Amino acid sequence: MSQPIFHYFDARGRGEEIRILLNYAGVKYTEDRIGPLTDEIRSKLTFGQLPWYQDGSLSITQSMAIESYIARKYSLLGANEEENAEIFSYVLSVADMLDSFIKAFMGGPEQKKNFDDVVAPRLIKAWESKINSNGHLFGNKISWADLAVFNSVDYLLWAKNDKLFTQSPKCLALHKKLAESPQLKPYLESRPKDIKF
Ligand SMILES: N[C@@H](CCC(=O)N[C@@H](CS)C(=O)NCC(=O)O)C(=O)O
Repeated sequence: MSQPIFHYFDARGRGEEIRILLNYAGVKYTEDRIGPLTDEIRSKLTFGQLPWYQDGSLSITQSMAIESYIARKYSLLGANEEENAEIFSYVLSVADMLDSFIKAFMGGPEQKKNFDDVVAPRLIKAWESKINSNGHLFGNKISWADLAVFNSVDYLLWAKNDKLFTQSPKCLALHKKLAESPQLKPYLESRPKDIKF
């Protein structure tokens, strides 16, 4: 059977969290880093946008739907449905962080100030207080929520926002632990270094 294919721009954006889940889960997949979104490609996308994931008979877009599918399929969820609901809320908080970051990046000083002084500190504080004595957000295993938070911390550090984490040692420790994990280290070392977004 052929392996899954993940299609996204040659960027981190809304695609990198999916790559992180796939790599952490040890999924052998084909990486399709797309240049311009041509009409031909767009016509294959349910809502005309990337990311896009194909796995056997499944062809799906919408980043959260793709992640939810991968998290279920490769056991990155919690101990019960209540925990799964909470895990999803943390994953969505990471999506809020990216949305606010993009607004700040594209917008003026007001959006940047809102990101730096309001949104980012609020979300990072919530993540920091949720990380338990095992170093995870939920129980004693890495879940979708840990990987989403990892990717957000990784993205913000990469975008030179280190100062946001001066009072968040647990977020930094989670990032370090996963960055050095045998599941993610090879991918992180081999992914393209010169992408802009
Ligand atoms: N809600 C969608 C948003 C998808 C989206 O905004 N995709 C962007 C890239 S991150 C895109 O395809 N932009 C190109 C275009 O719209 O032409 C998701 O989470 O997947």
